[in-house]
Amino acid sequence: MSQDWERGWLELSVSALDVVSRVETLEAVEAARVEYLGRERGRLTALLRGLKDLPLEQKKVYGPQANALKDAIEKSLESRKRALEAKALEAGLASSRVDLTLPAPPWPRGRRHPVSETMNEMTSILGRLGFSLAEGPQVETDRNNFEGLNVPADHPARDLQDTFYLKDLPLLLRTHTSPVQIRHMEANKPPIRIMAPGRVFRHEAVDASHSAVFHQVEGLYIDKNVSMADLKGTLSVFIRGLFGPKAAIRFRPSFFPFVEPGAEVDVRCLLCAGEGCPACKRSGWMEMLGAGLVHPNVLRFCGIDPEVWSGYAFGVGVERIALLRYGVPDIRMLYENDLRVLEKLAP
Ligand code: 2NL
Repeated sequence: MSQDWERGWLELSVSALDVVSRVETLEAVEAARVEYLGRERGRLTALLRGLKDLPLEQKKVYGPQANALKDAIEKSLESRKRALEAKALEAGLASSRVDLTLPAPPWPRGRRHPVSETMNEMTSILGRLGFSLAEGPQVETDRNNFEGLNVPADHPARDLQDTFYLKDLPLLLRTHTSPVQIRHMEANKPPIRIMAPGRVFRHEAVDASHSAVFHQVEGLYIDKNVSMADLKGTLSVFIRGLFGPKAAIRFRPSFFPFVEPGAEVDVRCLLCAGEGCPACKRSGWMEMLGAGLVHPNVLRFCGIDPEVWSGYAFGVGVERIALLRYGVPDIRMLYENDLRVLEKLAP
């Protein structure tokens, strides 16, 4: 019996520490611990358990040696474990470490939408001409959107076909920003010089030049002795501000219920400079906006005496101007928000 024990001891005492000091993984550390020190089947555990059956002389010699080997194995396992854990941590850090020598990733820069840019440009020019900003709700009453503007009850614009009415409420989506100006005239005394930019709505089929939701900038000036000459001077400066110093305008007689006289304002063709081309239908001119002297009925409705005061008003579609300025052929390209399109648009 004691010879078996001695053979086992000899084998273990020469190999155990060597094996433990060479393990390369945390799993192998645990496996070595079980092999030598496992409570049930550990090889050194078994030898220690067998000590009690040895003759006293041998017990005295081997007892301390076997216990010393146990301590040494435990220490060695612990130090291997710590070394391997440190190595794993180092590897993890190395793989996730930020490389400060890399160039910074691109930082895509946004910009204002072309319709906003155009509208801002328009209000900026009008601001320099002395117009102050007026704003109002997009949901309006028939009174402010139509009645106050001298639009008769049977006018086609009031038709369900042309205007969005709210369900079960006597309200509508404004079809122009004029109601903002009606509100302003009712609440303020002349002289008045305001601009009303904003979103408007028309119940109509969408095509290359029409959208059911679009934007408008209107201008209104009320004072004593305001004339068509004042209107034409202001609009010339406005249009040159938008399209450059060579832009020329002309007035064509036209009709809007809220003005008298009314005019349609054309700009000399921006593409052919008046020579005649497909863009201007060979006429040399492009339709740009509507304008006129505020109808006496409108002034009276707002509590302004048309015998004392007169005024002009104009309305211009923002998208129409944006299409021309950016050379975009279809209004829908402005609203699909395809960045491949929008990024290419330069004023
Ligand atoms: C167009 C026509 C126009 C007006 C808008 C206006 C406003 C008030 C009184 C009188 Cl409060 N007129 N605005 C006048 C004439 C034409 O717009 O086709 N715009 C795109």
